[in-house]
Amino acid sequence: MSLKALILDVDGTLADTEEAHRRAFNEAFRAHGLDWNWSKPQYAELLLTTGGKERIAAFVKKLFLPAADRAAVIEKIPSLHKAKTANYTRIINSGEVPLRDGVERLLDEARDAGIRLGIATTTTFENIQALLHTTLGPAALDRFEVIGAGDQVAHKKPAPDIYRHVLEKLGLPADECVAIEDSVNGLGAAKAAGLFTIVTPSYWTQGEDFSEADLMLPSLGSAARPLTHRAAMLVGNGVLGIKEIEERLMVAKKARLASGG
Ligand code: XBP
Ligand code: MG
Repeated sequence: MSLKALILDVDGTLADTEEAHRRAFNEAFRAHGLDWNWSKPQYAELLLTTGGKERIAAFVKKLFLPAADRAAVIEKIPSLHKAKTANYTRIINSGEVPLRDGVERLLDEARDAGIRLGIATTTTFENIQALLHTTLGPAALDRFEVIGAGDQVAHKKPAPDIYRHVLEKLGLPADECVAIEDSVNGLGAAKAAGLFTIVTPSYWTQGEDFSEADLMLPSLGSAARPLTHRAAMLVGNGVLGIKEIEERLMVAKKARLASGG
């Protein structure tokens, strides 16, 4: 088998979490006496900046503020983000955000097939822990050999740093691994790290440019909600499993060798 590991993104890929993030940000702003309230259209724009702290900084940069006020607000960002993370983990721990279709099935299939698992995300370890514990139970994190998260790297997605970090920790070459992502930033990061990349766009990233993706599907598919039409034809099945990923990786590898790549 040429497939040795799957490296999965978190927000938007494992679960559609960004509405919970948006609510958590707005709660933190209110609690800090700030009259900021990120609407859904505004948040969709802001999402193009990865990393919660970086996202707040990008928002502040566009505000018309006297220099002294700007400096004071920028100084507040770490504590704002800490409060936001507490809000987010509370929302996630409530159980209101489920895993996306087919995620648990694919993780189980990978485990049963001896395919190693990694995470490569911009969010914090705290947020990953909350999502995985709530959806898959207290042993969920043990499924993942490597968890690459947030500030572990200097440059967040679309920089390849987090994927390179996870590949290095796995001790695997990029061409024996497959990335699963939901956004153009995540796709850019995974492709820049040399990975075959499958994209399952989320509610927030539909319409982004996924022309670089090696495979794009509406979801991973599940027995309850199987893939249909073009997606089912592309995969040759109602669900994307390890077998189908392995086949696609082999075809890509052969095509690369044939082109002298
Ligand atoms: C998506 C992100 C994160 C979240 C917010 O991460 O860009 O910043 O939007 O989480 P992923 P933080 O790479 O998993 O798609 O506030 O913890 O950054
Ligand atoms: Mg994502």
